[in-house]
Amino acid sequence: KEIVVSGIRSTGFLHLGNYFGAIRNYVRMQDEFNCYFFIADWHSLTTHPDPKDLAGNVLRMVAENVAAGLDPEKVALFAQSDVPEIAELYMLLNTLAYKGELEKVPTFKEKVRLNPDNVNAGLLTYPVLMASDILVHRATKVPVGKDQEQHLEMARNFAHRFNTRYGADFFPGPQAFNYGDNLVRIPSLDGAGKMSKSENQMATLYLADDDDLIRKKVMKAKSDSAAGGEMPESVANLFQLMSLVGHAATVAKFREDFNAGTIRYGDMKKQLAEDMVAFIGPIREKTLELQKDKVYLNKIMRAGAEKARASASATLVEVRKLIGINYY
Ligand code: AQP
Repeated sequence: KEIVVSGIRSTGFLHLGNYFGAIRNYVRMQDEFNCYFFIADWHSLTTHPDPKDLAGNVLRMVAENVAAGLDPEKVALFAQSDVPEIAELYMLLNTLAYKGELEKVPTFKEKVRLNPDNVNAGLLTYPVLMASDILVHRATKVPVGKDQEQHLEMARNFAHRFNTRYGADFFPGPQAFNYGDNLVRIPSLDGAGKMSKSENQMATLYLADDDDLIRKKVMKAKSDSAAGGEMPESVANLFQLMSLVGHAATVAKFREDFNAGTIRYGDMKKQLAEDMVAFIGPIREKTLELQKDKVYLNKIMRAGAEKARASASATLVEVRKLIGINYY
């Protein structure tokens, strides 16, 4: 079976972008592949280092993943920090990553722009840690949203450089993956960027939002007054969301209304809000139920960590040999 790896930073509540970019794929992939899914707690420290938030975020995200359909019997679901081999590989791969290429990464430049007082080395080397997360299991497929495409390209470069330097065909080149052709990008409701855990929270729909908050956010979503002709981006965004959570027939009806010039955006948003409530509600309720059982969540994490460490330590044995760390 092909090996699959993906992670989500423990920086807050999961949202629709995480769901449609990543978790929806996880749920389908768990039946087909050998899957390692993790909560990226180390990654979160570059921007969210508050110790009092960490455990709560990590445990809730385990619950959210299971509530969204992940079966911990089928996949390894674990915390990144439970696999120290990732840190070892990260240190080794750092010798193959160039400062210049890391500085050019658009997500790094954006973080620097938004928060110039926190340009730490962890932020700069994020793509190296991410490559280690993936390569430590010698994975080939990485289900992620569109925002991660370039990081995957870097992971392939590091894998290739390692193979070249040590004269071995050891690491496969991992590919970003989505069922369907293109990687997904869920826009924020104000049209100003992508949905995100930590930015733009009133324009992001979280899997934990209650029904009224979902309605309020959707009704405030950016739309337009245009009807017919070329579709403005804000309207296309509403259609994208509706296609993901609504019925095909409703989407078709509003599309016809748009083409005919009779669309009423208030009606469309009301429909979208109800579709969202129906979609998010059950995941939220299931999460709340799972969160009551910390023992169960810890059991999932321990089992996941054990499986992930077995795979990671086998890789590191080979990596050390190839590098020449082989003294006894
Ligand atoms: N809007 C999105 N559309 C599609 N996929 C998305 N992902 C994130 N946002 C979208 C995918 O979710 C996975 C986890 O990524 P992350 O932990 O970086 O998520 P985030 O919501 O972007 O979190 P943060 O902490 O708020 O990060 P920053 O500060 O980077 O915005 C990935 O597969 C990602 O593609």
